[in-house]
Amino acid sequence: MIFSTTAITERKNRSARALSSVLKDEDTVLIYCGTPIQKPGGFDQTYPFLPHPDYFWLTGSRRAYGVSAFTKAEGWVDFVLPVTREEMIWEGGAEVMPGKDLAEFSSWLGKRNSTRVFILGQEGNDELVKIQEVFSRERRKKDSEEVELVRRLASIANAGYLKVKSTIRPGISERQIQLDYEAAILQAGSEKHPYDSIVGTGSNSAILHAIPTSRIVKDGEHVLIDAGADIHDYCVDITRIFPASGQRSSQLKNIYDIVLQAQKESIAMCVPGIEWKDVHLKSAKVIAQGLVDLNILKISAEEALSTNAVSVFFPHGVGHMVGLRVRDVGGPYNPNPKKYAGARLRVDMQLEENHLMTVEPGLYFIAALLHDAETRRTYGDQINWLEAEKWLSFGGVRIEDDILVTSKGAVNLTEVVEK
Ligand SMILES: [Mn+2]
Repeated sequence: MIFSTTAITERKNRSARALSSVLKDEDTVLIYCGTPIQKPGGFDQTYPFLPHPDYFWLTGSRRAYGVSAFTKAEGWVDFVLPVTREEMIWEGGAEVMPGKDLAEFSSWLGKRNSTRVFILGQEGNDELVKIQEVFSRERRKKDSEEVELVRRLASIANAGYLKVKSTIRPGISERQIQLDYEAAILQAGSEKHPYDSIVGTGSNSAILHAIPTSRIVKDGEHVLIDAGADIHDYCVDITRIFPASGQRSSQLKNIYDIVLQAQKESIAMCVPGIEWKDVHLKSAKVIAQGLVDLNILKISAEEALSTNAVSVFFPHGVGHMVGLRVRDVGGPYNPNPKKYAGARLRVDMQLEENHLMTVEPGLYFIAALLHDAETRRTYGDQINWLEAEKWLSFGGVRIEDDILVTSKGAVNLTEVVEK
C-alpha cells in the first residue's frame, strides 16, 4: 500500500463528515473500484487495469471488483475480493486490504433497504451530481502524503529532463528525445507515462499536443517537451523548453521571458479564495502586453483581452487540476465551459487550500490559426499579420509547473526541474 493507514482513515473521516451533511439516514453511497476489461479475442488477456480514482483515493487499494459503501449509521464499509486459488497459483497471491468478503455485499445492501442508492463515478440525476461534488470537494484537497508523492514524482521527472538536457543537440530527432526522456524516468522509478509525452521541435513546438516525429531539430531551433512521471496514477505534468544549441537565441529569449513572466505572475495568485479564471486572465494580460511590445498586436493589452485577440496566440486555458491522474477532479460538472479572453476554461472555480493546479501559459504562432480566414476577418485590424507571420517557423513556448495552493502562498512542487 502506498498510503499509510492514518492517511486513509483521515480521508474516510473527512469524506464521511462531508457526505453526512447532505445525506438522509436511509441513503447509501457506493464507490466501485471497477473490473478488468477483456481484450477482444484475447482469451484471458485484459487491458491494464486502473482502479476508479474515487475508490483508490478513498481506500488506497488497487484491487479490482471491490466496493466501498457509506451510510450514516455504519460509516464506510469496504467489501473486497479475497485472494483466489488461481491467483495463488499463477501470481503468487494478491494484495487485499482488510474488509468484508465481497460475497456478502448483495445481502448487506438488501438488508439496508435504502430508498436512495448513489453510485459515485457514474452519470446520474442532479441529486447524484450534488453528492459527487461533495465527495470531489474533499478529494481535491491534497493531503501531506499525496504532496510528498507528487514531490517524489517531480524528482523522477527531473531525471528525464536532466537526461534530455544532456542529449539535445542539433541533429537529434523528436522521437529520440522522447525515448531518452521516457527511458530515464522509467529507470528512476516511474511506473508508466501519465499521458503521451509531447515533444515538438522548431515549428512543431506550436502544436499543442505534438506527437513526437522523426523531425530533426536544427541549430537555432528549440524543443518543447511536455512530459511527466506516474506512480499508481499519481502524476506530475511539466513543460520545459530546450534550445538545440544549449543557448537561447534572442528570438527565443523574447518569447520565453514573456511566458515566464506570465507564469510567475499567475503562480503568485494561487492562494485560497482566488477565482481560477483570474489566474488565467493574468497570464493572458502579460502575454498580450508582450505581443504589443513585439509590435504583433496593434491594440492595447486590455483591448486584446476584451476582443479575445490574445487567444490567437494563447488559445488554451492556463491550467488544470493535477495529482491523481493528469486531469484530476477539476471542478463541478461543467459540460459547457465559459470562455475567458477567448479560451475555454474547463476549470472555473475558486481555489481552496491544498488544491494542486498546473500553471502553464503559452505563446504560440500556429499556422492553422494565423492562416484561418475567419480569424483574419475577426481580428483584421487588431493584429499585425505580417509581423506575426515572421514567427511561424519559430513555433511556440509553454512553461508548466504543478502548484500547491496553501494559506502561506503558492508552492511550486515541480521547481526541482530547472527552467
Ligand atoms: Mn498540463
